[in-house]
Amino acid sequence: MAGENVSVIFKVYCLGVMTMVAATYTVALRYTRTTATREMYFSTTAVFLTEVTKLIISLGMLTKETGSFGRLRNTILDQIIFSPKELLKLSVPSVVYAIQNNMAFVALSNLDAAVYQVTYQLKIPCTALCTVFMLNRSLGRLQWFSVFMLCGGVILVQWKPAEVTKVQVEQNPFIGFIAVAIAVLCSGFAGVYFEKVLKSSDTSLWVRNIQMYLSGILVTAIGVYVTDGDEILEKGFFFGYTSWVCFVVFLASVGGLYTSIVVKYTDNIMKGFSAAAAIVLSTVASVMLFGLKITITFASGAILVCISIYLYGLPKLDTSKVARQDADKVDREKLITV
Ligand code: NCC
Repeated sequence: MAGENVSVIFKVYCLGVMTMVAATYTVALRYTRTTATREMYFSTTAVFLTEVTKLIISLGMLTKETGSFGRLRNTILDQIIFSPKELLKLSVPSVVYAIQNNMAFVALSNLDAAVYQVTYQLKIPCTALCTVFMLNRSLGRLQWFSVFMLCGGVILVQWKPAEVTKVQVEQNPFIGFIAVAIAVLCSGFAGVYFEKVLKSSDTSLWVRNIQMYLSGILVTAIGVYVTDGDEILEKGFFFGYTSWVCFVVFLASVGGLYTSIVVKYTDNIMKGFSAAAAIVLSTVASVMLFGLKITITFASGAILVCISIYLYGLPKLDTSKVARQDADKVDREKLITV
């Protein structure tokens, strides 16, 4: 994993795991937020525990990467403890991700999982916009078109009838949509910011993750104290925890770590594209394996997704060349009129 040139199979594997975990995570989270009535757990504690779990796993990965406890100690001292500037740099995405991860709980407490997933796809154009402004990468007109086409395609693919099961808690869709909008902005910004920091130096992914999760723990702990502090003192930190809630924390941790690997070896836009492709492929597999019926919206959405992936991959038009040709044409016309 230390080398930059990982195989295509490894990249596809990471993208696949990330997408599968994300799909399971959304449904499991929604389940935990809508089934318990009297003993609802504190969502801020789940977000905090996820940061702690990711930190522990990242420390384990760094131990493996450095190969010895001596080197591990030196790396931790040099690059983490005595690098306050780097810690500060990584505290930016960690604050933004902390907001985003809390917003996912707010949104899924107020919207059904399908509606949430559909509206959350707005993160695809938002991420593209952040990539252009923050990484100074340019997207051709065709690529922009394909980004929006992908967004539309995924919305159609995931379009499902509203939940049939009656939820036992009160919901406020307006709050749910506001939470999704905040999460969309946070996902685009934090993802691209992390990518920029990660790719602008040779610092190990696990060091970057540890730097981010350390401030993540601090920020989410403040979130626990400010939002639920009084009630937690009364009821306990693990109030309302079931095996399903632990499963949600586990998925959030694994999903987050795989996201970081995917961003290291590909990029944030690619993350959106492959997640879309995997959603289509998994539904096609369900059709073949379990005889699931394909709806007209799914079929049209899948076609849009495939076309957009093809269009995005087409070589970018050299706009400077086109501009030069246009200027030459204007000059020639001027000469003729003179
Ligand atoms: O929204 P999304 O990702 O961009 O959120 C990124 C998630 O990854 C964590 N992260 C990021 C970088 C890093 N170095 N370490 C991390 O732990 C962030 O804390 C944040 O939780 C997606 O592209 O759709 C994706 O969606 C999330 C999740 O489904 C949504 O946010 C919905 O709430 C997926 N996360 C999980 O499945 C747990 C992510 O894998 C992909």
